[in-house]
Amino acid sequence: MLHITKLWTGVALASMLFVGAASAQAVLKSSDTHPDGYPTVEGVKHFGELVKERTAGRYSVEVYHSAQLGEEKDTIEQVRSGVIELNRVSMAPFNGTVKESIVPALPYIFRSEDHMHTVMDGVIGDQIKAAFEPAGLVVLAFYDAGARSFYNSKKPIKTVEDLKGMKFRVIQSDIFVDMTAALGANATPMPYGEVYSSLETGVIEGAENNFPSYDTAKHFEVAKYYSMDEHTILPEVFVMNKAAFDKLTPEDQAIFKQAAKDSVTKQRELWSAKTAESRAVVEKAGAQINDVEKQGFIDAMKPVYEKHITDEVLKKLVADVQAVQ
Ligand code: GTR
Repeated sequence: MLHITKLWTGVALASMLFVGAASAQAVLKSSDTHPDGYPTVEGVKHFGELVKERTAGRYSVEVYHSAQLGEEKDTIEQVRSGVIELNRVSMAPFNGTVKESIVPALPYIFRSEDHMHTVMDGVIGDQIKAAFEPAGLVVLAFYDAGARSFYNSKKPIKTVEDLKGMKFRVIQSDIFVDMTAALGANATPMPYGEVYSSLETGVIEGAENNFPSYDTAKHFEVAKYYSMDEHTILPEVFVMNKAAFDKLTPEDQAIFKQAAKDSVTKQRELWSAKTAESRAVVEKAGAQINDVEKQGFIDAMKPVYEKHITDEVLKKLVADVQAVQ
């Protein structure tokens, strides 16, 4: 009898422990505007797999892709307030909130993708990451998003002159609004999800983005002239709610940071493959891609720098980025 009681006590104890362990499992929510399979979505999924493996299942990540949780501006509020723990967004929508995020969003600040990687992987990247903390966010990683260029439904853009008076949707940032104005065109900042129908109905004549976005959002169907002005090499940002990050043990924080770092390698590989694939897809579908006289675009950007790079912190940051070889 005693033996049986002992056995039952043991079973009860074991199941209590099991319930305890199960309830300690946390599924972290992450948002992304892109569809499943897009390199940023896959980057965060990879991060989630590594975290799950390295915390023995205590933490895992559920990616809500395809803007299921809303457009970027809204999901930034959600991750800042802790409604969701994670978010993968572009750098530009942070420009109004995190001053230092302006620098990597400046037109032609980076000479190449390699230059961008060296800057963002180094001490300047660390300085920009730290600047997100007062906004309640910990930057886990910067991901690739290639170069953004203008595309439109009317004609190939070859010189700055060709843009005069045209109407473009730009990503939601004053830098992009002022950049477009400096080129003599009109900018309408609007959420990503509204771009296709606005192009279709003619509310706008064009937009600006990289090849994978131009392809997967199907903008090439309604704006077939893609002109390679490559005005920004704008990184993506993968952030975590700071309070949620601070609640992790130091060991788990290290696991999250390392997993994020490892996911960057994966995302970059996926990114270059997807860029080539998307370019081929849009060309096959009839998109016309042309080169532009880039120097004219670069020269036109002076007023954007003059307007936005006014304080000493940003002036130094710009000079530091430019000095990186
Ligand atoms: C894409 C970026 C998205 C989103 C989009 C946009 O390149 O990956 O996060 O910011 O651009 O233009 O809104």
